[in-house]
Amino acid sequence: MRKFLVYLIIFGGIVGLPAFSKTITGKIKKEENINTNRIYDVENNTPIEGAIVRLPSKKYSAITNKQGTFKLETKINAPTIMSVEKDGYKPFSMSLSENNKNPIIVGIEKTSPNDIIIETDMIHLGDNSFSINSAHANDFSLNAIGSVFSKEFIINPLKENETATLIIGSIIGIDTMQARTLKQSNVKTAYSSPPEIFCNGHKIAEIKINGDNQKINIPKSILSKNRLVNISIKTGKNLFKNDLDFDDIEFTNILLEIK
Ligand SMILES: [Ca+2]
Repeated sequence: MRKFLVYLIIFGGIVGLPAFSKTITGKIKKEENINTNRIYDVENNTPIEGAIVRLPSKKYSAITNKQGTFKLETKINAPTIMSVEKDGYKPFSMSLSENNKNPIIVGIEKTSPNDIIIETDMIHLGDNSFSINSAHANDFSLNAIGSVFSKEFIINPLKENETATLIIGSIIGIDTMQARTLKQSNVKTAYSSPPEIFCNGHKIAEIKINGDNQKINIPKSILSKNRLVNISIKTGKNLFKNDLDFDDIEFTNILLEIK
């Protein structure tokens, strides 16, 4: 199966793939639509009407019209998460930067019968206490639900040739050493341990940097015994403080893909 990111084309933007732009614009009217944000179906390259485009941190939403286009009539002053929802399609999200002045053209993919959508709300983990220099601090608007997110659901037993992949649509706010090296976090005096991902009590990954569509392979041995699956995400903590200070992070669109 194809991956979301392949279809994410931002002209001159985050994913600079000029070769793609021709294919995409070939189907739309020339001049007038070139500078327009647009959501389309990746399978047949047709516009999607009625998709909801949200900037949760700004409590802003817009709905695509017949041509699949939408306007973002709000200022983006700091990196923020944009999500796209439409019935029958996999939830999609991406981090927009404040410098993003180019049209946003996103292809979304129909859900397959085995996909399990674990969470589409924006979740804030931590303790609501963070430095203004921490990664994406300007973008936080929600209250923390605690330091751990946890969900349980039932899956069909995996067939021999099937694999399970956990996809984290977007995650921001991580203040690890690696995030600091990448200048995602500007905290000079400290850093945190990475958020940890657990499946049925087994740690399956640590997330060291902020970003979109992070994929985690779930070892089959963890899933084989039980149809009941628990996924937990535990945020990190400040490694330079004696008192407990959880790293405040936000994420959305957690999906389990079985194929
Ligand atoms: Ca904190």
